Amino acid sequence: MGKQRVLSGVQPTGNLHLGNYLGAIRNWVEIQDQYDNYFCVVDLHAITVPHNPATLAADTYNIAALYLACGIDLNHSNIFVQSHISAHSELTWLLNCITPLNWLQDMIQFKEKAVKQGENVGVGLLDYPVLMAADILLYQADQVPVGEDQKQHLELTRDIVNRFNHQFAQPDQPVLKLPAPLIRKEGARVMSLTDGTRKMSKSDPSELSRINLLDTPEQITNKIKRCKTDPVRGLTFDDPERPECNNLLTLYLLLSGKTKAEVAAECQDMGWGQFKPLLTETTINALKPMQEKYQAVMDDKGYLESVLRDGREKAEAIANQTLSQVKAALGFSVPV
Ligand code: AQP
Repeated sequence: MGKQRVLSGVQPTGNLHLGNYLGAIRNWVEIQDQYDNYFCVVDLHAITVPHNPATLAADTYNIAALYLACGIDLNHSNIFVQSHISAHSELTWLLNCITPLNWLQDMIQFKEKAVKQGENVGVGLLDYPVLMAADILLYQADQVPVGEDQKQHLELTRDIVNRFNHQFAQPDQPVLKLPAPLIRKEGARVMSLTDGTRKMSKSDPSELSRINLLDTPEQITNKIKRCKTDPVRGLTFDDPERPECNNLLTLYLLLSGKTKAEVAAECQDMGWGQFKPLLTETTINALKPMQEKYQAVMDDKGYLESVLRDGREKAEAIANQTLSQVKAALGFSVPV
């Protein structure tokens, strides 16, 4: 039996931050040799909120370069751009027609983001989870490694699969594969540096709330110096009264590569004045090799283009095959 398939992606909106890295990309890298992997830059998702056409293409390349810089290995994985494969849009339309409207209206991300856009909220934002379902289902993915915030969208994808197969496939011959979310416990929800109860997010207006993967050592130092803490001495994990403490210790745990027990023992008697420089140094050192690799990739645009071209060719063959199967199940005629 061949390897199971993995599909995941990140939007080219703003800078990638530690949440995107620790919640998603780091996990892709760690598991990639066990799976047949497809990682896309989901640029069609990026236009579900107001975007800048002047920077979309460059942002897309930047994210693809960051995938390579973070350790995506082309021996195990393919990298491609979502909008380069038209099957994503086409399958979205087909799935739209079988997805009940109220399923989409119940999505937490839609409710949260729609509020921010007031009367200008677009249909694309409501439809975001169906596009995400199409991304996953085109590749018949077995596993989808994501952060905790995407869990509800994965559940919706599974509901769409069950509905489609029930209505349009034979019970013993499903057309679409049921994917499973792959959510790691630690790092699944990295919190804001300015409020430990809210997730670290690209759209937070405060730059101080997140550490971006391409931040300079000075920026990292400044952000950690000014991050929110509490007046308690001695640092501990998992205290619901101390969300910032838990978040910062978890960042240290993940970026240092130490075990939870080691970090708990090391930090139990520390004050913030001692811990913050430690976290700063650890973060700078963890991001440095990735930043250097990113620069090397960006200096060789031809190489990056060839990676995306190869990725598209492999991905498109699978995507078109699934699309044909879905259209056949729905009863469309075949062009002659
Ligand atoms: N804070 C987070 N902790 C853990 N994982 C996270 N992810 C995002 N934020 C965190 C995971 O990153 C992957 C990429 O998600 P995306 O492209 O949808 O990113 P995004 O939603 O644009 O990133 P933000 O920062 O979450 O954006 P806004 O501000 O728009 O809400 C996903 O696997 C996601 O789970």
